[in-house]
Amino acid sequence: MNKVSQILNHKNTPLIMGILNITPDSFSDGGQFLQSQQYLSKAESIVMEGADIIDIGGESTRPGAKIISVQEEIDRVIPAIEAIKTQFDIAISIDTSKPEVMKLAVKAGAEMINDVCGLRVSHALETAAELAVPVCLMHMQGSPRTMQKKPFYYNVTEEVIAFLQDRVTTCLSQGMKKENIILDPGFGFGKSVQDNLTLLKNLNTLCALNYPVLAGLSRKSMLGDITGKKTEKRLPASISAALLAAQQGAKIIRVHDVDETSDALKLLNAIQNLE
Ligand code: 8Y7
Repeated sequence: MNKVSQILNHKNTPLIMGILNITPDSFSDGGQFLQSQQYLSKAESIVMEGADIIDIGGESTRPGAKIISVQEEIDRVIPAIEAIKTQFDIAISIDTSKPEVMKLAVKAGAEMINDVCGLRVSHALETAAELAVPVCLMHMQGSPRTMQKKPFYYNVTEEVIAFLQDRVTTCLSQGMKKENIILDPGFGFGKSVQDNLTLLKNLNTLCALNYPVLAGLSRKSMLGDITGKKTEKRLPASISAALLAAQQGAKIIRVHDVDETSDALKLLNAIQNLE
C-alpha cells in the first residue's frame, strides 16, 4: 500500500508535512555538492523532528516568483528525492504542478503529489490519475504571478469549496480513486487577510466533505499582518494556526517548524483522547 495512504488511514493524529525547498535562494551558494549537503541536513532534521511526510519543491510559489523551466525543476528535485529516499525512511511528497516532474518524482520514489494548481496544468490530471498516488488539490485564485493583485470573492468559503468539489468530480471522472484525493483551501493563494481568516474559521466545513484536508499556514503573510511580525518571528502564530486547523479536522499540517508544531499537536491529541 502507498505509504501516505497508510499513515493517513492508521494514524489518528494529524500528520505533519515538513517543508523542504530546493531553490537556489534557500541555500548558500557553494556549488552543487555543498547544496546537496545542505538540503540533506535539512531533510535529516525534518525526519528527526518527527515529520510524517517531507514536501520537496523546486519552484518558488511566492507571489511574483520567477517561472522556471521543466528541466530546471527536474534538475533540482529529482536528485534530492533520490538521495532522501536512500538515506531516510519518510514519505516523500513532490510539490509541483508540472506533469513531467510528477512522473519522474514518483518514479524516483515520491509517494504523493502536492499541486498548488490542483491538476489544472495541461496533462497534469491524466498523469496524476495514471500515477495513482495521493494528490493534494489546492485552491488558488489566479496564478502565483498575479494572485495577490486583487483577490475577490462574494463568499470565499463557498467558492473555495465549490472549486474543490468541481476538481474532485473531474478527478474522479478521470479515474482517480477517492482515497487518493486530499483537499486544501490554499491559504495565501489569491486571498486577502480577511479571506484567509474566514477560511481558517470555517475549515470545518471543508473537512465535512470527508476528504483529508491539508492546511498550510506556516509563517504565511496573513500571520504577519495580524501579529506585525516578520517571517522569522511567526512561529507562535504558526503553531496557533496549525492548532486551529487541526482542531477543526485538518489531517495534514504543512510546516517549516516540525518539532514545535508536533508538541502542539500532541497536546491536542491528548485532549481529544480523554475518556
Ligand atoms: C502551500 C503549498 C505552499 C499550501 C499546499 C508557503 C507549496 C508557500 N503553500 N502547498 N505550498 N498548501 N498544499 O508559504 O498552503 O509555504 S508554498
